[in-house]
Amino acid sequence: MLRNETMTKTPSILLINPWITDFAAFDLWAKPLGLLLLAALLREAGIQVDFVDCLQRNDPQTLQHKDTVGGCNRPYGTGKYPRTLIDKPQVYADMPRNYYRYGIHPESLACKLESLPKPDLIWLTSIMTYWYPGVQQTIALIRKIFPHVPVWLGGIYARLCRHHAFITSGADRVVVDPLPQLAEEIEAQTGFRLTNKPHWNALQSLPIPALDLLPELAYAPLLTSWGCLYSCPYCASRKLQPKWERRSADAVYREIVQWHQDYGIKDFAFYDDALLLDAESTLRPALERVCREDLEVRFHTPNALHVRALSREWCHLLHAGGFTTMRLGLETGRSDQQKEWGNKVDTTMFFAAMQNLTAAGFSPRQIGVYLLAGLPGQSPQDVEDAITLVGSTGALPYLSEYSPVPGTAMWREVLATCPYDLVREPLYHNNSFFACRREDFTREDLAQLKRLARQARQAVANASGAASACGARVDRS
Ligand code: B12
Ligand code: SF4
Repeated sequence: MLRNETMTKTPSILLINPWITDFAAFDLWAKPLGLLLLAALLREAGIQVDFVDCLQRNDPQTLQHKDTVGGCNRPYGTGKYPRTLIDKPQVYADMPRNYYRYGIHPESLACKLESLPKPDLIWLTSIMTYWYPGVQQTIALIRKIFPHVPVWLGGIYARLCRHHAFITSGADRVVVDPLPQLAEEIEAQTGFRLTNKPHWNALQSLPIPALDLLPELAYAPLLTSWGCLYSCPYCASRKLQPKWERRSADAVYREIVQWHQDYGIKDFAFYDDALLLDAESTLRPALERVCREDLEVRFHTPNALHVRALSREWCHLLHAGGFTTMRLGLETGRSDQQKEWGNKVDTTMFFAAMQNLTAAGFSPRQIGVYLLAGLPGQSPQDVEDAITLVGSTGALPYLSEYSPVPGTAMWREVLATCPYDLVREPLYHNNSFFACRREDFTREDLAQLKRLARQARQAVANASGAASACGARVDRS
């Protein structure tokens, strides 16, 4: 327990979104939604909450530092983070690329922390496993300013690499428990009774994430469901969210309206793993209402949509509702691989979806199609064929380089053959490192395929008349 008299004083928790360390990072609608949900729950429970975003894009103090390149805004709320060149971890010594810390300058972070009252507890989130040096560096700086405040680490890296996080992050605790248990732990730690404990039990009862704590709000992330009905061998969705839960249409609509009317937000990005699955009584009525009320909003789906759900009716609704950036998951054009990798899509479904989307009014350059590259058993020719297939429909092919994710079925398969110590060193999970390269699928093969995909996108852009600056510039690869 923090102190004996805690029952008489409201505890305060400082939430921190840490730096990213990587070869490249772009704010493609990436906000720490988990941490902001927790902030809303804590606030609702009567706890004092402060928030520091190390990934603030336009921090004036950061701009004063010559070693840091400032961030900037791009269409639809996306943008570049500020970045500082840092030494590459030894693991990446053979990678001929610069390595950066993305986010505000350390002096700016120190100032922000110093300006806050000393909290009772500090919570950090984490996202990609291979961004852990950013987590370590953030915690090291926090320790200098608040040496005696306990630091808890949670989030995706913490959950996928708990042991690694425990021994290397510098946090006092690595918390991986589901929300109801987390509520118990806060009470045990602070001696404070949460006034909203039942709200920690289900997605349906969670408050709207506290996006108002973000220093800059150019778009809003949205989550209408947790989990996925499928269990693809390369994906950690089941491990991270074993239970499939959906929010009500009314709750989703109210959240959109709140950010749109109170904060002028036009751009919304869905974070669902399976936005369109089983969404007849949830997303559909919410979108129908968006259309009826004629809200001037745009929706983006940086996570792939399920191709099988793109019926004629859904495509019309998505178009009328303001869906603007569409990403579909095809992954491969080979039917045996489609079956093996989750059995959720086939090429016939993909052609039908493309027809439905274009009939509904989407232009090809709004439709990106994710293809996987470098999975065990896949050849460069398979990927090239898939790029050609997507190009033939007029859509934009995007490659996702395979990177093994702990806790997935394919992870176990890959451990047996991969020469790198994926268990002890999460830096090897970085898709840029491409740990699963092999003689018949080299880094050069991957680079060549990425060039092909880029050329195919350029061809689509040329064919559909000069690509809009927006469409071309929000894409990262
Ligand atoms: C939305 C999403 C994105 C978004 C942005 C996410 C972001 N914030 O940066 C977009 C679409 C941009 C994205 C991109 C990518 N993503 Co992604 N993404 C996701 C997804 C679907 C959901 C994440 C999320 O926000 N969940 C919702 C929130 C509410 O959950 P949460 O953050 O876990 O928080 C909960 C708990 O963890 C906890 N918690 C969180 N913080 C804290 C802190 C404390 C102290 C405590 C106590 C608790 C706690 O509380 C929350 C409520 O329970 C996950 C899969 C998944 N189901 O999680 C993949 C996932 C994280 N992505 C993944 C990958 C690989 C990628 C890409 C590399 C894909 C690619 N090849 O291009 C890119 C690269 C990203 C980049 N910026 O460079 C992998 C991660 C693999 C890894 N090694 O870490 C995942 C796991 C998917 C997978 N393949 O299985 N992604
Ligand atoms: S369908 Fe998508 S989110 Fe669901 S398990 Fe497969 S890859 Fe993951």
